[in-house]
Amino acid sequence: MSTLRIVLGDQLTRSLSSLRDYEPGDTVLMMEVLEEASYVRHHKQKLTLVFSAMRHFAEDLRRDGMSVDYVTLDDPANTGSFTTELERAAARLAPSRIVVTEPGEYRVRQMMDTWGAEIRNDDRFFATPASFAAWAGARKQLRMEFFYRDMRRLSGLLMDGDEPEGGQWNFDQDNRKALPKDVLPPKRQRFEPDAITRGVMTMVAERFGGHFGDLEPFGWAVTRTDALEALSHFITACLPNFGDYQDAMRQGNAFLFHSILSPYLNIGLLTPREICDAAEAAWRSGDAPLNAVEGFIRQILGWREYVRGLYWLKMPGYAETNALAAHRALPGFYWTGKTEMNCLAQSIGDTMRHAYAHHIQRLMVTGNFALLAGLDPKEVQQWYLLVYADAYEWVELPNTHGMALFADGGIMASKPYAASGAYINRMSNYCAGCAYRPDVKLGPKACPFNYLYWDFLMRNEQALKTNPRMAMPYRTLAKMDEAKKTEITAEARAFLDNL
Ligand code: FAD
Ligand code: DLZ
Ligand code: SF4
Repeated sequence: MSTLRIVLGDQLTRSLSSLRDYEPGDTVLMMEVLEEASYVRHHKQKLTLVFSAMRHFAEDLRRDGMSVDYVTLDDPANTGSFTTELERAAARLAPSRIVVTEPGEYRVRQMMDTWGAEIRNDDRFFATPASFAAWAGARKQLRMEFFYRDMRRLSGLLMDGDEPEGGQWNFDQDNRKALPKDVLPPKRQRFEPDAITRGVMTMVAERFGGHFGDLEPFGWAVTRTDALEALSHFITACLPNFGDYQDAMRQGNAFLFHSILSPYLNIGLLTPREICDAAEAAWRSGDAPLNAVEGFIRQILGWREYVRGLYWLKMPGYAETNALAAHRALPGFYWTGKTEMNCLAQSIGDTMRHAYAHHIQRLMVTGNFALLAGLDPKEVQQWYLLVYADAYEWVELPNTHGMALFADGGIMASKPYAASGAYINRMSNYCAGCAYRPDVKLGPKACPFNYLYWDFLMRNEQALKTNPRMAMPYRTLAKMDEAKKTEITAEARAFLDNL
């Protein structure tokens, strides 16, 4: 009996469930297909990362004696989709069965269900869609914090028996510092492209030159060996400061103390378990403080698992949510970074240069603007899905519809993450280089986030006023005189109509 084992571009893990019981005579099928490369116009670095990592992974499997049937994108016989390529491979190889690991995206799951394959769980995650659904059960609210505590107990990470290490589950109150001028984040590693990567870069430049973002310089790791080196560099050089400056932003430094590991994690070059274990070990050996290590582990064990659970629980309806009835088109500057609002110009510029921006840039700059301006969730979601090297719908969609836009009506976040210019000014040095001033509320010099914030609250009063966590801003709004409200509305209108 010969088995055809499929490995998708975000399944590049040797312990993958579909590879586990490989036997001589079996074949591993890997397919570069146009449909995946173009269902959104992915950043050129994301395309290069995925194709190069796939090609390197295939080499590794072959080196270990496995038989790999690899279809390249420029193969003239390539039919362009997973389903038709699988049909072609099945005709070629006549396997007696097909084995595959469940995919990350609903869209691909629908295709996969037609393949007549044995679909195995993706056990690289701590939770399964089924265990998350069981946790969600009849709960009225699906708050991440409670899910995270269960995951701590289940995984044993940062536990002292049944109690959390340090006596607290969450050290977030220590993790909101602005970055002092004299704290210099370390220089980050770049991995020089080898011949395989350079070949992919040429293909991407030729075939996808019109896609978003800069192709060069390309410095992502495309092998497990290099991804492990990136992990080790993060643990020693960045993790000790990760907690303190997790929410900080600085012009000219996209990475600060963040791990930049999500692209590797999401395609399988690293596993969540090994990253969390490495972080915990750094705390146990006294090399990183608990607030940093707990904060970091919470992102992976808590948020990452939680958004995946939510995605599978709520799809396909989740992609259609638009609780605040937001319908404004995405402004052109999201594609060019050309705007006088310096925080947006910098965050979008980082995104174009690196296919990366850190969480607070995504949430509190580009996301906050999209929320306050009432941008259409579908357009915003497409943008986030294509601009980042780590973007896959299962993780991107809940973060966009749920966390950034409140489009899901509060399933994920207990209140909208809406903020005025004061927040961005406190957490960054962007405002010093801006045409606007964060302390000015109205008039030509006013930071647009200021009047957009109040206009957002007024526009969405019906939907948000009864939310207890919004009580304070609505009390302030109630005290505002009518003339000022009218002025705010007029300036917000003029600004938005001009976008
Ligand atoms: P670090 O700050 O070093 O965090 C460590 C790890 O924790 C990350 O690598 C990631 O795996 C995980 N993590 C942190 N926050 C989250 C979160 N909110 N949800 C899920 N995992 C998290 N993350 C993606 O992996 N892919 C996406 O497409 C994506 N889209 C996002 C869109 C929006 C609007 C927002 C607000 C957030 C999005 N995130 C996404 C979450 C988060 O911003 C990124 O995971 C993080 O910026 C990746 O950089 P890092 O590896 O340096 O993260
Ligand atoms: C992102 C991506 C791209 C650009 N191309 C491919 C591809 O050609 N072949 C492949 O197997 N996977 C690719 N991927 C990753 C898939 O889009 C990903 O596996 C699905 O979205 C399921 O999560
Ligand atoms: Fe952004 Fe406003 Fe600061 Fe300018 S003043 S950088 S628009 S927050």
